[in-house]
Amino acid sequence: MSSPSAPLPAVEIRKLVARGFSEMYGRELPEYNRFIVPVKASNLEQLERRPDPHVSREALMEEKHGAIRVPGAHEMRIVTRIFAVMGMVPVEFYDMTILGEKSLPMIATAFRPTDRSVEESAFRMFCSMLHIDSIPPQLREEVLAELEKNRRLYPKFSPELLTMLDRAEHDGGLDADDARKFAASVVDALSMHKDKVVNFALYAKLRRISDPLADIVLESPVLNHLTPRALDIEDAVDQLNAAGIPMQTVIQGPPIREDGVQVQLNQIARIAAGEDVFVTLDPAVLAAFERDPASIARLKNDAPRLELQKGEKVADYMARIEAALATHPIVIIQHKARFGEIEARGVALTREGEASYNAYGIESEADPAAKKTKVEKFNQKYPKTDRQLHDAGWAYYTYQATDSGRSRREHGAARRADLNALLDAGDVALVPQTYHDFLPFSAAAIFRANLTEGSQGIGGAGQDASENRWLLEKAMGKTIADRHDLHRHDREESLRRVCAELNLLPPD
Ligand code: OOG
Ligand code: NI
Repeated sequence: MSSPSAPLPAVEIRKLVARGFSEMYGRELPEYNRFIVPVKASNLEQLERRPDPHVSREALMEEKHGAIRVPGAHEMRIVTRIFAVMGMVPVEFYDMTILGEKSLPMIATAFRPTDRSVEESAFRMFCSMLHIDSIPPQLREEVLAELEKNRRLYPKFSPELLTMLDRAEHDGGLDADDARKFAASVVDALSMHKDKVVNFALYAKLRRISDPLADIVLESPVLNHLTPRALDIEDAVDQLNAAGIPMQTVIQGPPIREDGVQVQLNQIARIAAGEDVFVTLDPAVLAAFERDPASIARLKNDAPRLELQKGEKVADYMARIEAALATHPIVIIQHKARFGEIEARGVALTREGEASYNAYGIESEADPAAKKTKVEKFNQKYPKTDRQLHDAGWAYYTYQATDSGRSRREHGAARRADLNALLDAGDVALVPQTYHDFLPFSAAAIFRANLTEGSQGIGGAGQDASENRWLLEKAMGKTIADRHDLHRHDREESLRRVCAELNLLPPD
């Protein structure tokens, strides 16, 4: 029996926080609850059709990732510490500022477990930080001043949460009681506090450029989506469409193959429904709100609501709001940030496998006809089976001794393992290593799902990616792990295990 104050394993804290996120998100965004109904239905049907001993009905909807957008180094450092307590570290760097015309003013990483606890809870957090140099120079000072004001007046992280973080780091974990409190504080920190009145002068300038920019200055970090897994992502999309849920039109990531194993990651976003936000152009109203929020309750009550029309350009919407603000001190507008997404994860590619996939140029191809040709070529040529991908050295696998392998275990002096022969004989089986990371082009497309039409963007200025990686690492106080190192480590470890089990010397 462990004593009641023994530290809880990090994976248990991760589960608590992930569960808390689901509850909060469903509560704050009722459309999220509607969104997951068809996804669940699809998953249950798929599981019935193709039973999988590794997937339980209960765990089916649990494997999720979330995403947050962080305004600066101060917050980045705190979330890095929070995720460490949850057994998650930054893996891979995604520079969203170097994606040509798809660029966004963000640099990103994803926090995730890197040990075997991933099998118990694979919850990950895609985390992007504002890249201040990507926004027009004349706006930088104003943005930084607003972010400073937010930190002062509307701190996201409670003193209790920061104290618990210190304690967790000092004691090497949290006991069950503290872990529950910690989870509740983390969930509260990343929920949205909707009563704020926003300075529309700055908000409009930023939203014309890019919705995520306006979002960050409005309030951040906020959990901005949660992503359940879809066993068959095409079927889930069909069911979502049939239920009238507004989805993106294209599933991101490598082509979906009927006759080949799926590689890397596929994902698709639900379009944000839009949430009410109070805005004003009147400094006196802002000042009154900052002094005493209750003092402007009546103005908020009387505020007219201006919805974004279908297909309306951002400049027109911003102009309409500005006109309304000429006669009303406060107006309610629709802010597009929080949404939904589903994902399906395949086998992780090695550098070579990834390079040969990238050489097809599928994800960067904008022209539909050209894209179709490239997809066909990929479908014809790219290795289709686990064994082919393994033998080409294009995807990561671990090895498992089979019953037949164990029954043939030799005693006496160990021979050197011949991996190919063992696989041919069925004495060792390949277990695909899941792709646990993200894809920069796909991520940009997910971000872009919620750009209001006509956003200017930041252009593809093209920065120095290594400089940006360093910027993010400096903010976190941690280096970003390389997914290839992690996959190789798991492969080597499994090989050692299998060889020991079968009394063989590791292959050369
Ligand atoms: C993050 C978008 C990227 C993914 O799954 O690739 C992402 C965001 O919109 O903040 O979550
Ligand atoms: Ni996502």
